[in-house]
Amino acid sequence: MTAHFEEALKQSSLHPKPAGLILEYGTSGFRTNAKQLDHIMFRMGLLATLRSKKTKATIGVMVTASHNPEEDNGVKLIDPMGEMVTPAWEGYATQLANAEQEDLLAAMKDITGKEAIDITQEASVFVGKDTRGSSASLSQSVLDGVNALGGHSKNYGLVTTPQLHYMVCCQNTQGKYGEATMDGYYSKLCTAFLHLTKHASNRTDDQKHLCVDGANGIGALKLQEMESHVKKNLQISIFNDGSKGKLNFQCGADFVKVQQKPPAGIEINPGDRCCSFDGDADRIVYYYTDSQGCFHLLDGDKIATLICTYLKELINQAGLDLKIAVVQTAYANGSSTRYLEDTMKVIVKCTKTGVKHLHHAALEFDIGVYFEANGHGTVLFSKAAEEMIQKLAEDSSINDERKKAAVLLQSTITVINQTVGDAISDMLLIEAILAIKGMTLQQWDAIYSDLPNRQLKVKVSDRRVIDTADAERRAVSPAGLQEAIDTLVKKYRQARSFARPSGTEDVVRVYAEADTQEDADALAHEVSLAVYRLAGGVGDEPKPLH
Ligand code: G16
Repeated sequence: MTAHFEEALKQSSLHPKPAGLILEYGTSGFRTNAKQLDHIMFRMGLLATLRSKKTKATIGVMVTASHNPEEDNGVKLIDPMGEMVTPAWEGYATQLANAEQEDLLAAMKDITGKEAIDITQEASVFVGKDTRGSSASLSQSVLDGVNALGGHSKNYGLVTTPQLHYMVCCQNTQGKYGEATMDGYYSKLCTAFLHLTKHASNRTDDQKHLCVDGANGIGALKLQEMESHVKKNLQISIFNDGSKGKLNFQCGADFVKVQQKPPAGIEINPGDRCCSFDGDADRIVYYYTDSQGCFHLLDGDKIATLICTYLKELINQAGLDLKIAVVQTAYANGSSTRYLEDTMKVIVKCTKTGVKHLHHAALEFDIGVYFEANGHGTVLFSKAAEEMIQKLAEDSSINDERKKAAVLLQSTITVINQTVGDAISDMLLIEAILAIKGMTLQQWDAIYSDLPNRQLKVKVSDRRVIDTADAERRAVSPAGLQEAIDTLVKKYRQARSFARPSGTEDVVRVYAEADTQEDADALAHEVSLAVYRLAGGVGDEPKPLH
């Protein structure tokens, strides 16, 4: 066994770990300043190779820090079906990442032993990267790690995160999910989109036009590649395409969601349909301004509601008995949860932040729609549900209405990237739904009204002092924090608030909602102060927003 590790050890010294540096696999992989990541990338190449040997399948490694600033970078590991790597292996990732050079062999042997890995097994790893300046050399370090352990690698170069998830799934399903090429991806999604929108023939040119903020990232490049495939039914104007602006700087889905305002670099006229991707194109939010110039955001909760409404109608028309559920996190607007449960009568589940948790929960249902409020999400169809829909679509004895619904459901399944949230796929799905239902953004927005809300960040010396329970809705530590939040929340109407350590940035996130924006802002500020005082805040005390 040791012979296989010798080369890895030798190569590892070319990717030295800064002594004493400790990093953890966070919400979505490792993420920090790019300068600290070379050894992490090499070692994730090693780990992905071990995971591939263990699963006897292709594993994905995506070099990206998604919504983080340009100087950061990170890495996400992708399991065989295109899902996020299983939690047990997140632990191994942290173990391998933090081993000093002299302990690396022991760490590799430990993982290999615990997982009973046959080290002589062939391995295959797909690698992709986003557009950050640091991504080229960091993705090379991943490839070095794979090669050092004798794994085969395929370098996809510049891809969105969800595109790499898709490739991994296609590869491991022997093409049943699609072809593991960029052409295969565009062709599958766009053909389904054109089929869906064929059923909406009376759209005006205005209704076919969409402004997309590409966050100056990979999503903009990939949209340019895809544009010609959908041109007939969707004309896209791309802003923040990376030709001059800085990645995620005052633009992108995270900026628009958190700041609740349009991105820089885009001119919006009242009524224009707009959306923003994030830095690796796995999130999307929509927005518009009304005739008074007032900004309206349609976030992940609104997207989940739209998709759920559409699917429920089709299932009813098709006469199918399928159970739909929506999975959200603590950030979901209270109005959305109430609307889904009380008006739509669908099951709503709440999980911890991180798509891996939502994805897992959504697998329990015939149809699981999962979205984080920040616009990260997709829809999962169980195998049985897919088979039922397919059978119905092929049944020549049913009436036209049922047939049409079944056929639309089939194309809906095809346009969705079920491996993970995908801004491109979500955008095509939303555009198709709006077209089929003949709906404007204003009409979509009017389905329910969001409770005013505010998100803030607090700097503390060690964010791990905050521990949470109940899907992050309650703070278990530090002592007194939850009691303080409870007292503050009681001061306001329809109020709710929580604080949780971010898994992607070195901050504590605070969320508050209340019946007016002033109150939501005041509550968010007061809870931020409580976090600052009880959880070891650093720098200046948080200031009131007004
Ligand atoms: C990642 C995760 C998301 C999560 C977000 C923020 O998104 O994939 O599930 O909501 O981080 O996480 P946190 O609040 O822990 O920092 P992305 O798009 O940045 O990869």
